[in-house]
Amino acid sequence: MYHSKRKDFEEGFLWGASTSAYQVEGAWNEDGKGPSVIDMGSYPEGTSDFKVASDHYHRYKEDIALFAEMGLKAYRFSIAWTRIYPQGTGEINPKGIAFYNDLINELLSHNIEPIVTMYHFDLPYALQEKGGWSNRETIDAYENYAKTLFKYFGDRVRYWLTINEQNMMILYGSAIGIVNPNVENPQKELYQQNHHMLLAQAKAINLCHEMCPNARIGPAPNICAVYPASSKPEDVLAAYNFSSIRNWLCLDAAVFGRYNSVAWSYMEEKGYTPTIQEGDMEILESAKPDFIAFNYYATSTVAESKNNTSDKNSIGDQQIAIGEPGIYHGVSNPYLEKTQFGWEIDPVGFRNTLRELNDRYNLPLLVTENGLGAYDRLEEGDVVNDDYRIEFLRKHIEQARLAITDGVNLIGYCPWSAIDLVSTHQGVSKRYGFIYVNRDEFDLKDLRRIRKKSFYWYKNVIKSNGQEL
Ligand code: BGP
Repeated sequence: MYHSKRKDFEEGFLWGASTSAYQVEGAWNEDGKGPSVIDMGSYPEGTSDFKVASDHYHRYKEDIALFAEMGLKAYRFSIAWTRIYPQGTGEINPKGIAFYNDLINELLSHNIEPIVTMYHFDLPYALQEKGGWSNRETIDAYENYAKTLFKYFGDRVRYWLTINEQNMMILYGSAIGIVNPNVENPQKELYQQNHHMLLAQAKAINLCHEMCPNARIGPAPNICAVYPASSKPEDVLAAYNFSSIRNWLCLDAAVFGRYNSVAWSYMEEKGYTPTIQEGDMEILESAKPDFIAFNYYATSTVAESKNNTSDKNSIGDQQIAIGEPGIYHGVSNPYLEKTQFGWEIDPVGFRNTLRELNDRYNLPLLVTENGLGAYDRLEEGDVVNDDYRIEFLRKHIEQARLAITDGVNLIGYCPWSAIDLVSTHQGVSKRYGFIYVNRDEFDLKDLRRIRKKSFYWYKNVIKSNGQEL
């Protein structure tokens, strides 16, 4: 739709940026931190581990000073469960509490709103050894952990995110390391885990409302519009299939407390339906999120799955849909360019996604990730000319503004990432930050911080409240 006049970003719009604990902090075994599934995982050859990452644990003051200089109104980061409870449950680690207390206070002293992800892929390894999310006891462990976070930080944190990209953990479980390769039917196992995470999330939402009446809490999945490859009705049906499984399975449960019917029939067909205990659905129904946070990188385009054998089940990359026999077949979209890492670039798809979420759930929306992974080059004189990142973000912010004009209630935009960090499975060389961190895959160099061109650009975007792009 063409708009002759665009609405402005509202006053108080949460211009922010994001990171996650295991990708930025380092200090993987310091000050009492226990190991997580990420620490115990393996990494693709040629890519760094997460032991030092960007060394934010030791440099958070310097980093927050830079965020403040950039003018960030909000900073979305995650708390490492294993710093608070090294074994997932049991004794609290006071040094973990102290670290996040300091971090939150430092942000507040710069007037930066903390937006806290409670769990971002890094499940305590001690819980994983007891079955991880397949074990219902992990629900209790998460609830207890949530209670601790609300107790210690709830007086200052107003925005909470329950679980990062639960839907991607289920679709690509092997990439995140939560699926036990020895189980007979890993896919079924994952949908059982999904059910348990939904319960854990619902309990955390209720607890937050009880303990922190002034705070707001929501889920944080990865959501994207799914396009049919053509106007052929079977392609459209395939797009519905994939969207129901990828997007609406987790969000219908989080918002409405019910299973999406298409996703449920898919699980029935495949033999993946979870065991639901008495009272579970009541718990899901009782929890009402205050907003939906979501990560957006690219749209997906799918065609009809022509037969039941040739479409491989996709693994390994959260943004490239490959397909599933009898359900959908991922194709590349001829209208879109790709990043250096093969992810399609679709700013208009961002507007489509925002509209679809708004129509479906009628809740405030908060973008918690969006950005461009690229091989940046540090030039003479400590300069990084990342014009391609500026272009990517500019186009997405333009579309966000159009979506607001369409009537979407968008409350904030936190691109990935505030500072360079280690990619989930593609190392340090896939950079996203506004701030360059001087290290490479295996040589830590001096880890010094360097403002990229996009740093200055984003600073001005924030200063002009999105008027100057
Ligand atoms: C999301 C994750 C982030 C981050 C981002 C970029 O799925 O929530 O943790 O990693 O994707 O992905 P990647 O690092 O694979 O490029």
